[in-house]
Amino acid sequence: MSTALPSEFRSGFAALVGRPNVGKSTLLNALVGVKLSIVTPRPQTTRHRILGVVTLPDAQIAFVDTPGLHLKASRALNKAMNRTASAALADADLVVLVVEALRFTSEDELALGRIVRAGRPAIAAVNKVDRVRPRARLLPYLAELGARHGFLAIVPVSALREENIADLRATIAAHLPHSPPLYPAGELTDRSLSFRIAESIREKLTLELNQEVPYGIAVEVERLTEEQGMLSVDAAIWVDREGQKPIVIGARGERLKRVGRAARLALNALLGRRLHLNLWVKVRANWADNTRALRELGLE
Ligand SMILES: Nc1nc2c(ncn2[C@@H]2O[C@H](COP(=O)(O)OP(=O)(O)O)[C@@H](O)[C@H]2O)c(=O)[nH]1
Ligand SMILES: [Mg+2]
Repeated sequence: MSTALPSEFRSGFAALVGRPNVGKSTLLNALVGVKLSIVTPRPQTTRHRILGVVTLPDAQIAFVDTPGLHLKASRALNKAMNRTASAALADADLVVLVVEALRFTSEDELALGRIVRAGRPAIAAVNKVDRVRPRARLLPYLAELGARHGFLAIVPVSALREENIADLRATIAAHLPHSPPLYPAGELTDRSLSFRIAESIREKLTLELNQEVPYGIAVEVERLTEEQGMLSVDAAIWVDREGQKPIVIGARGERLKRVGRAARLALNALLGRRLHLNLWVKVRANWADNTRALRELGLE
C-alpha cells in the first residue's frame, strides 16, 4: 500500500444516521474494527454520540454513531437523543444513511428527510443483506432507494457478518474532503475509559433485562482507580422507580452478579486488562424526564 501525498490526503466526519435498530452501532464497530458502541436487539440502545476514528494510508475517517432518529419522542431523554443525532448530522462532512435491506418505513423516511434538509452529501448503506436470499431480491430495492434520493453511492453490507465493510469504508473515504488528519494516528475515540466501562455495563444489563425496564436505566461510573495494572470500578445503576430496584438486583442478587460478571469479561477482552467491578442500584425518580439528571449523566 502506498501513502498519499499530504495534499491528497482526505479526512472528515462521516455520521451514521438512520432509524433505531437498523444496525448503525454494529456497523460503526465493524468499520472501526473495535467495539466502541454497544449493541442489543433493542431499539434506542445508543443514547450518545460515539466517535470512532480509522486512519488509512490515504485518509482518516472520523465515524460518528448516533442515536436512532425516531418519530415518537415524548420524554426528555428521547428528545435529547433526536437532538444528538441531528447535531451529528449537521456537523458531518458526509452522512451515511443506514437502512435495513428490503425495508423502508416512515422512520427511514424521517431520517432521509433530515439529510435532505441538512443538505449533506450522503451514501446509503443497505445493512443486514445476510438475511436476503437469494441476493438478487435486493436489486429492485436498491433501484427504489436510488430513486428516492441522489446518493453518492449505495453499498449493500452485512455489519454482523462483516461483508463488504472494506468497500464501504473505501467509498466513504473517497468522498471526504482533502484535508490533513483531524486526529493523531492511533487515536480511536474521544470517549473516556469511564464512559466505555459504563456503556459496557449498560449493554449487559439491557441484554439481561430483556423486556423489563431497560429504558429506565442509566449507568454512571462513580470511581475509577488503578493499582498495579488492575482497574477498580464503582458504578451506579440508576433506575427511575423504587419498584425497579429488586428487578435489577434479582433474587439473592443473582441478576446483578451475572451482569457484573458479563461486563467484567467483556471489558477484560476489550481493554486487555483485569478489572474489579462494584455495582450498586440507585433510584432517581423519573430521571429520563428530568433535564438536570440528563445533564449530570452526560445525556444533554
Ligand atoms: N442479521 C443481521 N443483524 C444485524 C446486522 N447488523 C446489526 N444487526 C442486529 O440488529 C440489532 C440492532 O443493532 P444495532 O447495531 O444496535 O442497531 P442501531 O440501533 O441502529 O445502532 C442487533 O440485534 C444486531 O445484532 C446485520 O448485518 N445482519
Ligand atoms: Mg445504536
